[in-house]
Amino acid sequence: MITMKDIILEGHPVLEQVANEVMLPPNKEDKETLENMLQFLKNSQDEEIAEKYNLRAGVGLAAPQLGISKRMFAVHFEDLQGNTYSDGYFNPKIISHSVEKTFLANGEGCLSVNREVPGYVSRYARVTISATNLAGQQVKLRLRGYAAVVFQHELDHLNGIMFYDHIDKQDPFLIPENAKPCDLQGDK
Ligand code: K2U
Ligand code: NI
Repeated sequence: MITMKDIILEGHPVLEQVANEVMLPPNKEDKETLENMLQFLKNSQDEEIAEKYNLRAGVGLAAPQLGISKRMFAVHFEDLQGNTYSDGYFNPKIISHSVEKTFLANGEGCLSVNREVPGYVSRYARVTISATNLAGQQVKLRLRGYAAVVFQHELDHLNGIMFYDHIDKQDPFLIPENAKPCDLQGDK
């Protein structure tokens, strides 16, 4: 079972590396790791289990956050339209994206960052992502709003990028160019 002690923190070199492609079809070890990552997210959102094992709630987890430099992450959340995203993805890739940007009005956090880092994190408002899911299917996901933000946050981890790398150093609350807050757009 993955717990917080397994999650490495900012400054660890693996979080700053570009992770390696996963050989497909995934071997038993990679599949089990990704399944355990998805289970961690479910546990972290279950009040009793989270309390018992002192888990921080998470909606996404990327393998580099476990010190595993492989291109895979899991997500578990519901978006503002009530769509549920709960799966693991191997070798995810943004194949197209909007010009428009978005950002979470309350900023972002990270399970690998045990501090508040205030500020707007600029993201693409809409992204199309191709990946292989836990069932081994080649999938193409068209995402917008909160879902687009979560997937981009996790994809960044596969490229050694932390959410605060996107925050304007001079003015953290500068509205990113051509961007609208996600919480408003979530209903589109
Ligand atoms: O990758 C991670 O560290 C997991 C992040 C993902 C994330 C953070 C901010 C915005 C989008 C995705 C954790 O889920 S941060 C904790 C959290 C928990 C519930 C809702 C939002 C953020
Ligand atoms: Ni993170």
